[in-house]
Parts: sequence; structure tokens; C-alpha cells
Amino acid sequence: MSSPALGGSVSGVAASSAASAPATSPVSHLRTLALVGPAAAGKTTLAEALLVQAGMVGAAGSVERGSTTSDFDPIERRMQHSLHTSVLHLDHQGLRIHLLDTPGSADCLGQSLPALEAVETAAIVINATSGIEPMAVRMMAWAAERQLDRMLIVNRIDAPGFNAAALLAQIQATFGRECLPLNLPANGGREVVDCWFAPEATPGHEADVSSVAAAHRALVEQVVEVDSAFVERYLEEGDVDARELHAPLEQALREGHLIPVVFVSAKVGTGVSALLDVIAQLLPDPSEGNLPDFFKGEGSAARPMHARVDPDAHVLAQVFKVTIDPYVGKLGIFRIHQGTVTPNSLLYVGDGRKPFKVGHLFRLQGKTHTEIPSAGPGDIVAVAKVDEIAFDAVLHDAAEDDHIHLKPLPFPVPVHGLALKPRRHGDEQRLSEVLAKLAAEDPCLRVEHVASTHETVVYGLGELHLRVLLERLREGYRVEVETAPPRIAYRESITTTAQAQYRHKKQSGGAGQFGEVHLQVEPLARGAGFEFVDVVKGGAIPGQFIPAVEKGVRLAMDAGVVSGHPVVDVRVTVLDGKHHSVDSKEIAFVTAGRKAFILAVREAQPVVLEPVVDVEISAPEAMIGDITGDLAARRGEVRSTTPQLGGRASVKARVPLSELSGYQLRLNALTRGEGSYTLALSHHDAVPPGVQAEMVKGWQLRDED
Ligand SMILES: Nc1nc2c(ncn2[C@@H]2O[C@H](COP(=O)(O)OP(=O)(O)O)[C@@H](O)[C@H]2O)c(=O)[nH]1
Ligand SMILES: [Mg+2]
Repeated sequence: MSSPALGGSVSGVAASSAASAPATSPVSHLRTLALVGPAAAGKTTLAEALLVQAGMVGAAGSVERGSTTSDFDPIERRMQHSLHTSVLHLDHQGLRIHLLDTPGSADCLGQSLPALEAVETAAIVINATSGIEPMAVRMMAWAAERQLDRMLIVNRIDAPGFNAAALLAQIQATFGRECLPLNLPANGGREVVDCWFAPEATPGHEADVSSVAAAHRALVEQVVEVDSAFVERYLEEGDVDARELHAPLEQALREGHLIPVVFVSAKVGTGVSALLDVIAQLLPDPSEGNLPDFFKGEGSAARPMHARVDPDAHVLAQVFKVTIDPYVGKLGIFRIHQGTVTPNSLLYVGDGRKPFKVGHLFRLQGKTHTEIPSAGPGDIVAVAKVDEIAFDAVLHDAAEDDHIHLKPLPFPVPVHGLALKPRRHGDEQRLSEVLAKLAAEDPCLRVEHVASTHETVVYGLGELHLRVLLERLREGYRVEVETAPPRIAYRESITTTAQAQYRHKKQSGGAGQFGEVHLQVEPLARGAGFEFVDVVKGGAIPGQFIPAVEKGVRLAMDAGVVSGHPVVDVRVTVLDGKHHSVDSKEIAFVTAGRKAFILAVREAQPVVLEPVVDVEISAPEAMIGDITGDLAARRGEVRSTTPQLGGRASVKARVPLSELSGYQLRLNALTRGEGSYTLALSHHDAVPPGVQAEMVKGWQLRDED
């Protein structure tokens, strides 16, 4: 079957008739959760197990065989590794559960972070045998920042030697005493026993750790604390039936006062049906979670606003993922926060003036799209082939609801650069079009055209991120490229204040050009960016030409002054100038502004800045000495070394990014493939003087070509 909107797609469109299609679920029947956390914790396998348990797919696919519902991209299947967030759903006991399976690699944060915008609950999946990895800590923090309800899923309890007591202790030490088990592994990890719903129903059934009764008491005591009426009852009666604790439990989840922990083996299936019960009965519906922070208005005029979880209100929805499938075309995947969307809906994209008609509304199950007649608050759905839709766009159905944004996510800055050149002549245009498309769907991919070298440079979060990009270019778009060694996002700045002036005068034939600019440059704090101040008196430079001066300054800043890299963290003050009543025109002041800026920067003791990154490395403890020694040789500063579970340790260090090219290979060699690392931009710092001298020399040579 194929839908008219997707015309003969290879992705399998199951168009169900309106009669058999599920009607919009009432809000209380919806659950939304994202599986997040480190790679290889078992998120994709768990998603598959949940689909099987709910009867959504016949038999479980496996990551190894490349047959899971959520890792459907050919590159994912080949790498046996999730690279995208997959949208799945389960129908269970009359409920609809929207499940987002996210990739765990730090290189894929552009995929995994936006999933947090679409759900009430973040379920952080932990690998029972490797303990708490850095990505679990980061995801917990981001989910807390976003005020999501959180839970921890400990997977792989089938693994030999799994020590539940040690892991629970580590969980509480890392994330707090509010992390309490809802069930516990028993019988050597072959079963889980419930500690919340009806613990007395399993007498004689003892867990491998703690006791069911003690775990139950801890949970009830934690939950009643949010409501004094329940505290009194608990003190008087010694217990409160879990069924009566729904409202305080939701409140405890919302306030982060309770972070439930459950145990599963996705592979064997242990605990999967118990997890499904927890999702259905304890996790919040869209009206029970914290409402996401929207803002209406721009800049300082922006006012906070909340969506109303009301199917009859105006539509408010947010696009958290855009994919461009070479066959299906563009797919915009969004979470509805307010109102009801149908195929007849006319939706505006952000501040756009012209709405689009939905036409076909899809529910997703991995690569399969099913047409549905309507969707309400809490639903996660998609529309195809709407050009205006972009990542992070807000969709709405009332023209006056424009200028609404969701609070932005703290995306890491992409710092791994690669210069690209098409292998075939004539592919330049196509390459830049494809890159623009890919950058539009990935908030952590940046494309820069470097004027001084005529290169296209893509910046991503790491080597994996860029490798996947190259594979997509080749396989998805048939663009073969040549790559140059990684490029570092160097910057230039100044260290002292200086002034300069420049007169641009041209009088050869025709109309002349005249403009003169006096300006001052001053260093600003790192990260402050650019400030432009105009203190010109008496119209020495007429007001209408000031923007031209700024334009000239910005041109010079983008191109760089001493080494060909953008200038940052400066305040430029235009002090004075001269004009000519006939010959002064915009172009003259652009040139004068540009040249005056270049002269001033040369006098202001310019420096070249390099990105410095925070690296966190996890590896077997025995290899930590070699790793820190190697980091020191790379101008790195080791900040801490912390033991982890299972004979591993983590090292935190600060290292200039330029020293880390090919680091994964080096780490593999040092640790026999057992080391992994994450990296995030810390700040920019001046390069050593010798390095700067080389860069300045190298650039002047090219500049003269
Ligand atoms: N022993 C065991 N292996 C598992 C379990 N869950 C997943 N795996 C394996 O762990 C690897 C990574 O699983 P995957 O689902 O891709 O992890 P993800 O990166 O978190 O999505 C695969 O080889 C799985 O077969 C489990 O419960 N027990
Ligand atoms: Mg996965």
C-alpha cells in the first residue's frame, strides 16, 4: 500500500482506512517517553522487547542481525549502532505509549537532545555491567534542566557477575537518595520482584538485594513526603495503599523527589512486562508532567507561556526532528502540545504568513508511516513534503500565535572540522545544496564556506558524526567528496586597545568614491562576541552610512586579519570620519570601515585563539597511567581521575582540540579498544607564540597568491 503523499515510497507506508484507524486518544490514555543514555546500554534492544511485549511486532529483531524496528537506516544496520532518534509507539491496555529510541553516542546529541522536547518522561538506560557512564550523567542533568520526569532503567541484569547492590549504591551516590527501586532483581537476575504495587502478593519471594518490604517502605515514605495529609496517614496507619498514592506519586516525579529505578534484561525479556506496567500505571500522562517552557515574543520582550493540554484549544506543536529521506522526501516530526490536528488543519510554520494544509497526517513506527485521521495534545506525529518546516519550528493554527518558541536546548558546539571538495567537477552546487539540507536537520552540524581558501568546511561533534555524514553523502545523495585533514575552528582576537583611520578615495572616471573612517578596537571578555558603537559627532559620517561602516568591519572580521580566521570578542567604536557631499556612497564607507578595522587590529597585539575542549575518557583502570601520560604530551591538563564500576576509571582533562586529531585510534591502541571518550568545547585560548608565528606566515603566503 502506498499513500498518495509519499507516492511509491520504499519506506513502506501503511495507509489504514479511517474506519480502522485509532481515534485520537484522550490525554489520560497517552504516555510519552524517551530512552536515553550511553551507547550499547541496550536502548534499541529494549524498545524492540517492549514492542514485542505489547504485541506490536511479531518477533523481536536484533541489533546484531540489523533487524530491529528502530535502527532501520542502512548505515545504522551496518554499524550496529543507533544514529537517529526513532519514533515508535505501543498500544497497551487501551493506552498509547509513544517511545523515542535515541542514539547514545555523544556525536549524536543533535538527535538525542531534541527527543527531550517531545516527552514527559526521560528514561535513562544504564548498562548493569558498566555502571554509570558519562552520557547517563549528562542526560540526567539535561532531563532535570528540562524539568522532565525521570526514571532509571538498569538493563542487562542477565549478565554474569552483575552486582545489583553495588550498582544501586553507585546510582544513589551519583544521582541522589531519591533514586529508589520499584522492583528488584531476584533469582540471580532471572526474575524481577515488584516492590510497589502489591509487594505482599509475592511472599517468600526474596530479592537478590535488600528486601522487598524495605524497598516498598522507602518508596512510600518518599512519595508521601510531598503531601502532609499523606504523611499523617502514613504515621498513623503504618502504610498507605499504593493505589491511593497516584496523585502524590505524579507530584513526586514532577518535582524530581522520586526517580524510580527498574531492572530489566532486554535480551532475555526479564522485567519487560513489569516495565510496561510501570509505564502504563505510574508514568505521567501529558497533563501530569511539567509543561514545557514556551516563550512568546522576541529578545527582551519575550514572555514565558505554557501550552494548555486541551484538545479544543488552538494548535501548538513543535518540530523536534526533520529527516530528509532521499525517497520519501522531507518528513517533519512534531509533538502536539495543545489542540487537535487533522488532515484538514491549516498550520502556520513559526512566523510564516502562509499556512500549509496538513493533507496526510502520519503516525510512525520506525520506518513505517500510518495515516491517521487526527491527533491531540501529547501525540507525536509527522507530515511529509512541507518545505517550510525546519527543525525546532513551532506549528500553530492561529495567525496571531506567531513569535512563539520553545526554550532553546543547550546543544554542544560542533568543533570537529573537515574540509570537503567534490570529487567530480560540476558537483559543487549539489554538494552545497545537500550540505545545507543536512545541516537544517541536524542542530549540531555547521557548514562554513571559508572565503580565504575557497573551502567548504563542515563542523560536527566528533569523528563518528563526520564519518556518518560522508556515508550519507555517498550513499544517500551519490556525492563523492575528497576530504582534507580535520580543520580546527581557530579564531582571532586582540589583547590591547588601538585606533586607526582609513580614507577611501577613488576618482578615476565617472562618479568618484569617498569615505573616511576613524575607529578604535578594544578587547572584550572571551565569548562576548562583537559590539559596535557609534560616537561620531556632528554628522562627520552621515547617519545613513554608519551601517556601511559596520558592514565593512564585519566583512573584515569574518575574513580574519592575521591568520585568516574570524575575529571575535572585540568592541569597535567609530570615533570620527569624513564624507563628501557628492562622492560619498555606501561602498566607500564599507571599504573604509573594513580597512580601518584591519589596520587597528594589526596594532592591537592580535592573538590566534584555539578551541580547548573538556574530554572525559572511560577506560580500564590499569591503562589510566598511559592515558594521562599521553594527554600530557598533547598539552593536556588532567583535572581528575575517578574509579568506576567493573575495574574501570574515568579521566577528566582539558586539551587543545588541535592535539586530538585521530584520538580515537590512539585510545584504541592504548586500551585495546576498551576506551571511549566524550568531548565538549570549554573555551578558546591563545595558541603558543611559536604556533601563531607559523600560522601567520602560512596565511600571508596564501593571501598573496
Ligand atoms: N546480555 C545482554 N545483552 C544485551 C541486552 N540488551 C542489549 N544487549 C546487547 O547490547 C548491544 C547493544 O545493544 P543496543 O540495543 O544496540 O544498545 P543501544 O546503543 O543502547 O541502543 C547489542 O549487542 C545487544 O544485543 C541485555 O539485556 N543483555
Ligand atoms: Mg540504539
